[in-house]
Amino acid sequence: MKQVLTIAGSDSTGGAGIQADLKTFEEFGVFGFSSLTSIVTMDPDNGWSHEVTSISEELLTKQLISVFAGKPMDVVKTGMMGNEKNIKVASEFIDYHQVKNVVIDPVIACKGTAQVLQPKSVAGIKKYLLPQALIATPNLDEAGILSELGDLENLDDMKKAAAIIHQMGAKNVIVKGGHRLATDKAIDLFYDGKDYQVLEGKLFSTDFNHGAGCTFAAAIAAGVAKGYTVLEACKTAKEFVAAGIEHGVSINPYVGHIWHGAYNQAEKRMVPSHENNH
Ligand code: PXL
Repeated sequence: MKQVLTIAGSDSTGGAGIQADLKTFEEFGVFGFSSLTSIVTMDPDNGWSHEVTSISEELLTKQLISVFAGKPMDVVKTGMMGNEKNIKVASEFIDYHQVKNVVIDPVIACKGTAQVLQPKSVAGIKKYLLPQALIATPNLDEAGILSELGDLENLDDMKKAAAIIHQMGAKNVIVKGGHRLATDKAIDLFYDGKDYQVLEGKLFSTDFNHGAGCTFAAAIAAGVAKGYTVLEACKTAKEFVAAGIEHGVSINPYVGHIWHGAYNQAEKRMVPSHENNH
């Protein structure tokens, strides 16, 4: 069985972060490992505002030692990193264990917070993680920040940003237009250093899409582990996330999550043996 590691934050509400990643890995039939960098909590009494509590580099190191004690990882995926030290630790493990298939989701800000991670973390992602990336998966805001182009408004801007992020060392880049882009389609731009590919999908008018970004990158990681080309993995990931958004779930009055099991209709999967025995 293929083994995939996510190094990311915890979203206890189960939509994004490590929880999204492990759920997605399971749907793809790959074995998921995890190392936590941070824990995100949300405050219902304060407009569902997010707070990020970082995990120490010592504790991240201990987790990564546990993960890498056995067979090599087929793919490593990174998400929210918590702080610059954790970025460095993750990068060192990836380097030391010579992991070639690395999916970098450069999480800079959560939805629901305008707060951008400390500038040092943005610098750390550029310095340590992008050069290791088989693919980087920024959304429109993150691509604007990483490329230093600022607000990206159209496909041309996305192309420019993708080229700059490729220059920073990511072998492939997919810039997610999502609903931040003023179009009626869900448009992502893929760039492999030579050609641009526009991936188009249906844009759903729903607010139940928390976790879409993490799940997209996790699905790419799982697809790569299963031997898909990077572009095939992106296309499949896009369909996987679209199904999740279409069948999103309302979690509480504040947020709705994508349903990671939607693509495979996982809610129908488990038939208890006592029901089969009638
Ligand atoms: O969607 C960005 C994100 C990533 N990782 C974790 C999160 C969030 C947003 O809430 O909680 C752990």
